[in-house]
Amino acid sequence: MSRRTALSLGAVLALGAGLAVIPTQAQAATVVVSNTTDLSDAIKNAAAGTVIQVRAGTYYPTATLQSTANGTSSSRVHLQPYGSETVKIDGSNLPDGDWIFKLTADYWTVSGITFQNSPDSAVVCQSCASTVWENIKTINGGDSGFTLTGDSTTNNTIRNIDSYGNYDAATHGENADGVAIKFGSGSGNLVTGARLYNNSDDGLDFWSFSSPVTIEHTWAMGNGKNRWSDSAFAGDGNGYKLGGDGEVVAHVINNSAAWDNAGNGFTENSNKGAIVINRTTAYANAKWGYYFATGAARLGKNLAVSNGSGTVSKGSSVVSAGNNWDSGISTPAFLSTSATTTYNARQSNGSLPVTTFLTTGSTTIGATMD
Ligand SMILES: [Ca+2]
Ligand SMILES: [Ca+2]
Repeated sequence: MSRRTALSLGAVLALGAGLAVIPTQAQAATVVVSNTTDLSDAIKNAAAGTVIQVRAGTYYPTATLQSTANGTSSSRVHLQPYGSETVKIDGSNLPDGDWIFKLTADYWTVSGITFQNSPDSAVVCQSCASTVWENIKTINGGDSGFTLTGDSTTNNTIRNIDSYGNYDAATHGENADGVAIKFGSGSGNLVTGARLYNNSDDGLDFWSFSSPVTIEHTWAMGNGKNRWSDSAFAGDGNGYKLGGDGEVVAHVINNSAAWDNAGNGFTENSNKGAIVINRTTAYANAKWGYYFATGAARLGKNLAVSNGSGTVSKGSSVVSAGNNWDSGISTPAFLSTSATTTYNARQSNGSLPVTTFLTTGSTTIGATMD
Protein backbone atom coordinates (compact mmCIF):
# COMPACT_ATOMS: atom_id res chain seq x y z
CA MET A 1 0.00 0.00 0.00
CA SER A 2 1.42 3.37 -0.93
CA ARG A 3 1.73 6.01 1.69
CA ARG A 4 -0.79 8.13 -0.10
CA THR A 5 -3.40 5.36 -0.10
CA ALA A 6 -2.81 4.62 3.55
CA LEU A 7 -3.33 8.27 4.44
CA SER A 8 -6.52 8.43 2.45
CA LEU A 9 -7.87 5.31 4.06
CA GLY A 10 -6.97 6.67 7.45
CA ALA A 11 -8.74 9.92 6.68
CA VAL A 12 -11.88 8.10 5.57
CA LEU A 13 -11.90 5.94 8.68
CA ALA A 14 -11.46 8.98 10.88
CA LEU A 15 -14.25 10.74 9.07
CA GLY A 16 -16.51 7.74 9.39
CA ALA A 17 -15.85 7.38 13.09
CA GLY A 18 -16.13 11.05 13.91
CA LEU A 19 -19.11 11.99 11.79
CA ALA A 20 -21.70 9.30 12.18
CA VAL A 21 -24.23 11.69 10.68
CA ILE A 22 -22.92 11.20 7.15
CA PRO A 23 -25.41 8.45 6.24
CA THR A 24 -28.11 10.51 7.94
CA GLN A 25 -27.39 13.49 5.75
CA ALA A 26 -27.63 11.32 2.68
CA GLN A 27 -31.22 10.47 3.64
CA ALA A 28 -32.16 13.92 4.82
CA ALA A 29 -33.75 14.97 1.60
CA THR A 30 -37.37 15.43 0.76
CA VAL A 31 -38.89 12.10 -0.22
CA VAL A 32 -42.01 12.12 -2.39
CA VAL A 33 -43.95 8.85 -2.28
CA SER A 34 -46.91 7.66 -4.29
CA ASN A 35 -47.29 3.99 -3.39
CA THR A 36 -47.61 2.04 -0.16
CA THR A 37 -44.23 0.30 -0.38
CA ASP A 38 -42.40 3.58 -0.79
CA LEU A 39 -44.44 5.12 2.00
CA SER A 40 -43.55 2.29 4.36
CA ASP A 41 -39.87 2.45 3.41
CA ALA A 42 -39.72 6.22 3.75
CA ILE A 43 -41.19 6.08 7.25
CA LYS A 44 -38.94 3.24 8.35
CA ASN A 45 -35.78 4.78 6.90
CA ALA A 46 -36.43 8.37 7.91
CA ALA A 47 -33.65 10.30 9.58
CA ALA A 48 -33.31 13.72 11.13
CA GLY A 49 -34.43 16.24 8.54
CA THR A 50 -36.33 13.83 6.31
CA VAL A 51 -39.48 15.34 4.82
CA ILE A 52 -41.86 12.67 3.53
CA GLN A 53 -44.42 14.09 1.15
CA VAL A 54 -47.24 11.75 0.23
CA ARG A 55 -49.05 12.14 -3.08
CA ALA A 56 -52.85 12.17 -3.16
CA GLY A 57 -54.67 8.90 -2.74
CA THR A 58 -55.74 6.20 -0.35
CA TYR A 59 -52.95 3.89 0.77
CA TYR A 60 -53.60 0.34 2.03
CA PRO A 61 -50.59 -0.93 3.98
CA THR A 62 -50.45 -4.66 4.71
CA ALA A 63 -48.20 -4.23 7.74
CA THR A 64 -48.01 -1.51 10.37
CA LEU A 65 -46.14 1.58 9.21
CA GLN A 66 -43.51 2.24 11.83
CA SER A 67 -40.32 3.99 12.71
CA THR A 68 -37.86 4.36 15.55
CA ALA A 69 -35.84 7.08 13.81
CA ASN A 70 -35.45 10.28 15.77
CA GLY A 71 -35.44 13.77 14.42
CA THR A 72 -33.77 16.53 16.36
CA SER A 73 -35.01 19.87 17.63
CA SER A 74 -33.45 21.61 14.64
CA SER A 75 -34.04 18.83 12.08
CA ARG A 76 -37.45 17.34 12.63
CA VAL A 77 -38.85 14.49 10.58
CA HIS A 78 -41.97 15.50 8.68
CA LEU A 79 -44.72 13.24 7.34
CA GLN A 80 -47.28 15.18 5.37
CA PRO A 81 -49.25 15.34 2.13
CA TYR A 82 -47.61 16.65 -1.00
CA GLY A 83 -48.78 20.25 -1.24
CA SER A 84 -52.44 20.46 -0.34
CA GLU A 85 -53.31 17.00 -1.68
CA THR A 86 -55.68 14.65 0.15
CA VAL A 87 -54.03 11.61 1.70
CA LYS A 88 -55.74 8.73 3.50
CA ILE A 89 -54.03 5.70 4.97
CA ASP A 90 -56.53 2.89 5.29
CA GLY A 91 -56.08 -0.15 7.53
CA SER A 92 -58.56 -2.38 5.74
CA ASN A 93 -55.83 -4.70 4.43
CA LEU A 94 -53.98 -5.03 7.73
CA PRO A 95 -54.08 -8.25 9.77
CA ASP A 96 -56.47 -8.34 12.71
CA GLY A 97 -55.06 -6.54 15.72
CA ASP A 98 -52.60 -4.40 13.81
CA TRP A 99 -52.24 -0.64 14.03
CA ILE A 100 -51.86 1.60 11.00
CA PHE A 101 -48.99 3.69 12.32
CA LYS A 102 -46.69 3.13 15.27
CA LEU A 103 -44.05 5.68 16.13
CA THR A 104 -41.41 5.22 18.81
CA ALA A 105 -39.39 8.33 18.16
CA ASP A 106 -38.76 11.96 18.95
CA TYR A 107 -39.13 15.19 16.98
CA TRP A 108 -41.58 14.11 14.31
CA THR A 109 -44.28 16.35 12.85
CA VAL A 110 -47.16 14.46 11.26
CA SER A 111 -49.79 16.60 9.61
CA GLY A 112 -52.77 16.60 7.30
CA ILE A 113 -53.28 12.83 6.97
CA THR A 114 -56.38 10.70 7.62
CA PHE A 115 -55.83 7.31 9.27
CA GLN A 116 -58.98 5.25 8.79
CA ASN A 117 -60.48 1.78 9.14
CA SER A 118 -57.72 0.36 11.29
CA PRO A 119 -58.41 -3.15 12.61
CA ASP A 120 -57.12 -1.93 15.99
CA SER A 121 -55.75 1.47 17.09
CA ALA A 122 -55.07 3.84 14.22
CA VAL A 123 -52.03 5.75 15.53
CA VAL A 124 -49.89 4.84 18.53
CA CYS A 125 -46.98 6.97 19.69
CA GLN A 126 -44.96 5.01 22.24
CA SER A 127 -42.49 6.82 24.49
CA CYS A 128 -42.42 9.69 22.03
CA ALA A 129 -40.93 13.07 22.85
CA SER A 130 -41.50 16.42 21.18
CA THR A 131 -43.73 15.08 18.43
CA VAL A 132 -46.40 17.26 16.83
CA TRP A 133 -49.61 15.84 15.34
CA GLU A 134 -51.44 18.50 13.44
CA ASN A 135 -54.73 18.32 11.59
CA ILE A 136 -54.80 14.58 11.39
CA LYS A 137 -57.89 12.37 11.50
CA THR A 138 -58.09 8.98 13.22
CA ILE A 139 -61.46 7.56 12.30
CA ASN A 140 -63.60 4.43 12.16
CA GLY A 141 -60.96 2.13 13.63
CA GLY A 142 -61.14 -0.95 15.85
CA ASP A 143 -59.72 0.61 19.00
CA SER A 144 -58.69 4.08 20.16
CA GLY A 145 -58.06 6.56 17.38
CA PHE A 146 -54.92 8.24 18.69
CA THR A 147 -52.78 6.98 21.58
CA LEU A 148 -49.82 8.30 23.51
CA THR A 149 -48.40 5.62 25.77
CA GLY A 150 -45.29 4.53 27.62
CA ASP A 151 -42.85 6.21 29.95
CA SER A 152 -40.79 9.14 28.63
CA THR A 153 -43.82 10.47 26.79
CA THR A 154 -42.88 14.14 26.96
CA ASN A 155 -43.68 17.45 25.29
CA ASN A 156 -45.94 16.06 22.59
CA THR A 157 -48.58 18.29 20.99
CA ILE A 158 -51.79 17.03 19.41
CA ARG A 159 -53.33 19.97 17.60
CA ASN A 160 -56.62 19.99 15.74
CA ILE A 161 -57.23 16.26 15.58
CA ASP A 162 -60.59 14.79 14.57
CA SER A 163 -61.05 11.34 16.10
CA TYR A 164 -64.42 9.68 15.65
CA GLY A 165 -66.32 6.51 14.93
CA ASN A 166 -63.83 4.23 16.66
CA TYR A 167 -65.28 0.99 18.06
CA ASP A 168 -63.64 -2.16 19.40
CA ALA A 169 -66.13 -4.80 18.30
CA ALA A 170 -64.33 -7.73 19.93
CA THR A 171 -64.69 -6.12 23.35
CA HIS A 172 -68.09 -4.61 22.68
CA GLY A 173 -66.89 -1.05 22.56
CA GLU A 174 -65.41 -0.84 26.03
CA ASN A 175 -61.98 0.44 24.95
CA ALA A 176 -62.09 2.61 21.86
CA ASP A 177 -61.53 6.24 22.86
CA GLY A 178 -61.03 9.25 20.62
CA VAL A 179 -57.68 10.15 22.20
CA ALA A 180 -56.08 7.86 24.78
CA ILE A 181 -53.12 9.01 26.84
CA LYS A 182 -52.75 5.91 28.93
CA PHE A 183 -50.28 3.62 30.65
CA GLY A 184 -47.30 5.92 30.85
CA SER A 185 -45.75 9.10 32.14
CA GLY A 186 -44.03 12.25 31.03
CA SER A 187 -44.73 15.97 31.28
CA GLY A 188 -45.51 18.67 28.76
CA ASN A 189 -48.16 16.89 26.69
CA LEU A 190 -50.89 19.05 25.18
CA VAL A 191 -54.14 18.35 23.33
CA THR A 192 -55.66 21.42 21.70
CA GLY A 193 -58.40 21.98 19.15
CA ALA A 194 -59.59 18.37 19.18
CA ARG A 195 -62.98 17.01 18.16
CA LEU A 196 -63.51 13.62 19.77
CA TYR A 197 -66.90 12.18 18.95
CA ASN A 198 -69.08 9.16 18.39
CA ASN A 199 -66.46 6.79 19.74
CA SER A 200 -67.70 3.68 21.50
CA ASP A 201 -65.92 4.36 24.78
CA ASP A 202 -64.70 7.78 25.92
CA GLY A 203 -63.83 10.98 24.09
CA LEU A 204 -60.57 11.33 25.95
CA ASP A 205 -59.06 8.88 28.43
CA PHE A 206 -56.09 9.30 30.81
CA TRP A 207 -56.24 5.86 32.42
CA SER A 208 -53.02 5.02 34.28
CA PHE A 209 -51.07 8.02 33.02
CA SER A 210 -49.10 9.41 35.94
CA SER A 211 -48.09 12.90 34.75
CA PRO A 212 -50.25 15.98 34.16
CA VAL A 213 -51.64 16.53 30.65
CA THR A 214 -53.12 19.82 29.44
CA ILE A 215 -56.31 19.96 27.35
CA GLU A 216 -57.74 23.11 25.79
CA HIS A 217 -60.13 24.18 23.04
CA THR A 218 -61.43 20.64 22.73
CA TRP A 219 -64.88 19.17 22.15
CA ALA A 220 -65.98 15.68 23.18
CA MET A 221 -69.46 14.65 22.15
CA GLY A 222 -71.68 11.70 21.38
CA ASN A 223 -69.32 9.12 22.85
CA GLY A 224 -70.41 5.83 24.39
CA LYS A 225 -73.62 5.38 22.46
CA ASN A 226 -74.34 2.04 20.88
CA ARG A 227 -74.18 2.98 17.23
CA TRP A 228 -73.20 -0.53 16.14
CA SER A 229 -76.22 -2.62 17.19
CA ASP A 230 -73.99 -4.46 19.66
CA SER A 231 -76.27 -6.46 21.96
CA ALA A 232 -73.53 -6.62 24.63
CA PHE A 233 -72.38 -3.02 24.21
CA ALA A 234 -69.98 -1.94 27.00
CA GLY A 235 -68.78 1.55 26.12
CA ASP A 236 -68.56 4.03 29.01
CA GLY A 237 -69.09 7.29 27.18
CA ASN A 238 -67.36 9.87 29.32
CA GLY A 239 -66.42 13.03 27.50
CA TYR A 240 -63.22 13.44 29.53
CA LYS A 241 -62.09 10.51 31.65
CA LEU A 242 -59.34 12.05 33.69
CA GLY A 243 -57.69 9.19 35.51
CA GLY A 244 -57.75 5.67 36.76
CA ASP A 245 -55.66 2.82 38.09
CA GLY A 246 -54.73 4.68 41.27
CA GLU A 247 -52.75 7.50 39.70
CA VAL A 248 -52.98 10.87 41.50
CA VAL A 249 -52.44 13.52 38.84
CA ALA A 250 -53.34 17.18 38.46
CA HIS A 251 -54.39 17.26 34.82
CA VAL A 252 -55.48 20.64 33.46
CA ILE A 253 -58.56 21.22 31.29
CA ASN A 254 -59.26 24.70 29.99
CA ASN A 255 -61.96 26.11 27.73
CA SER A 256 -63.39 22.85 26.44
CA ALA A 257 -66.81 21.26 26.15
CA ALA A 258 -68.59 17.94 26.53
CA TRP A 259 -72.09 17.25 25.31
CA ASP A 260 -74.41 14.42 24.50
CA ASN A 261 -72.11 11.76 25.90
CA ALA A 262 -73.59 8.57 27.36
CA GLY A 263 -71.63 8.95 30.59
CA ASN A 264 -70.34 11.98 32.48
CA GLY A 265 -69.14 15.11 30.75
CA PHE A 266 -65.99 15.37 32.90
CA THR A 267 -64.97 12.78 35.47
CA GLU A 268 -62.02 12.21 37.76
CA ASN A 269 -62.54 8.48 37.34
CA SER A 270 -61.06 7.86 40.82
CA ASN A 271 -58.10 10.23 40.30
CA LYS A 272 -57.74 11.99 43.66
CA GLY A 273 -55.35 14.62 42.30
CA ALA A 274 -55.95 18.35 42.14
CA ILE A 275 -57.32 18.28 38.59
CA VAL A 276 -57.85 21.84 37.36
CA ILE A 277 -60.92 22.50 35.20
CA ASN A 278 -61.64 26.02 34.10
CA ARG A 279 -64.10 27.65 31.70
CA THR A 280 -65.58 24.42 30.41
CA THR A 281 -69.15 23.50 29.54
CA ALA A 282 -71.01 20.23 30.07
CA TYR A 283 -74.34 20.00 28.30
CA ALA A 284 -76.90 17.23 27.99
CA ASN A 285 -74.63 14.38 29.01
CA ALA A 286 -76.58 11.35 30.24
CA LYS A 287 -74.91 11.24 33.66
CA TRP A 288 -73.24 14.06 35.59
CA GLY A 289 -71.91 17.19 33.99
CA TYR A 290 -68.96 16.99 36.41
CA TYR A 291 -68.28 13.92 38.52
CA PHE A 292 -65.59 14.55 41.17
CA ALA A 293 -66.84 12.65 44.16
CA THR A 294 -63.59 11.48 45.74
CA GLY A 295 -60.74 13.74 44.61
CA ALA A 296 -59.44 17.24 45.11
CA ALA A 297 -60.32 18.85 41.81
CA ARG A 298 -60.27 22.62 41.37
CA LEU A 299 -63.41 23.54 39.44
CA GLY A 300 -63.65 27.14 38.33
CA LYS A 301 -66.08 29.06 36.12
CA ASN A 302 -67.61 25.96 34.57
CA LEU A 303 -71.12 25.70 33.19
CA ALA A 304 -73.30 22.60 33.49
CA VAL A 305 -76.76 22.47 31.94
CA SER A 306 -79.30 19.70 31.30
CA ASN A 307 -77.12 16.76 32.33
CA GLY A 308 -79.09 13.63 33.20
CA SER A 309 -77.80 12.95 36.72
CA GLY A 310 -77.25 16.60 37.58
CA THR A 311 -74.73 19.41 37.30
CA VAL A 312 -71.99 18.24 39.64
CA SER A 313 -71.13 15.50 42.07
CA LYS A 314 -68.32 16.82 44.22
CA GLY A 315 -66.65 15.49 47.28
CA SER A 316 -65.54 17.51 50.30
CA SER A 317 -61.99 18.00 48.96
CA VAL A 318 -63.12 19.67 45.76
CA VAL A 319 -62.52 23.42 45.48
CA SER A 320 -65.40 24.97 43.59
CA ALA A 321 -65.75 28.64 42.67
CA GLY A 322 -67.53 30.64 40.04
CA ASN A 323 -69.35 27.66 38.55
CA ASN A 324 -73.04 27.90 37.79
CA TRP A 325 -73.79 25.51 40.65
CA ASP A 326 -71.99 27.74 43.14
CA SER A 327 -74.01 30.13 45.21
CA GLY A 328 -74.63 33.53 43.71
CA ILE A 329 -73.62 32.47 40.19
CA SER A 330 -76.28 32.70 37.53
CA THR A 331 -76.62 30.49 34.46
CA PRO A 332 -76.32 32.46 31.23
CA ALA A 333 -78.54 31.44 28.31
CA PHE A 334 -77.01 29.63 25.34
CA LEU A 335 -77.15 31.46 22.03
CA SER A 336 -77.77 28.09 20.34
CA THR A 337 -78.42 24.50 21.36
CA SER A 338 -78.17 23.13 17.83
CA ALA A 339 -74.83 21.34 17.41
CA THR A 340 -74.98 21.02 13.64
CA THR A 341 -72.29 23.58 12.92
CA THR A 342 -69.81 21.89 15.25
CA TYR A 343 -69.40 19.13 12.62
CA ASN A 344 -68.61 21.58 9.84
CA ALA A 345 -65.24 21.66 8.11
CA ARG A 346 -62.49 23.25 10.11
CA GLN A 347 -61.30 26.76 9.39
CA SER A 348 -58.52 27.17 6.84
CA ASN A 349 -55.93 27.37 9.60
CA GLY A 350 -57.16 24.04 10.97
CA SER A 351 -58.89 25.41 14.03
CA LEU A 352 -62.39 24.42 15.12
CA PRO A 353 -65.29 25.58 12.95
CA VAL A 354 -67.08 28.74 13.95
CA THR A 355 -70.21 28.01 15.97
CA THR A 356 -72.63 29.69 18.31
CA PHE A 357 -73.53 26.32 19.86
CA LEU A 358 -73.29 26.55 23.67
CA THR A 359 -71.89 30.05 23.49
CA THR A 360 -73.34 32.61 25.86
CA GLY A 361 -71.33 35.73 25.27
CA SER A 362 -70.18 35.51 28.88
CA THR A 363 -66.63 36.55 29.63
CA THR A 364 -66.70 34.86 33.01
CA ILE A 365 -68.17 31.38 32.71
CA GLY A 366 -68.25 28.38 30.36
CA ALA A 367 -66.36 27.43 27.22
CA THR A 368 -66.03 29.96 24.43
CA MET A 369 -66.42 27.16 21.87
CA ASP A 370 -63.47 28.11 19.73
CA1 LIG B 1 -64.23 1.69 28.97
CA1 LIG C 1 -61.78 4.48 27.76
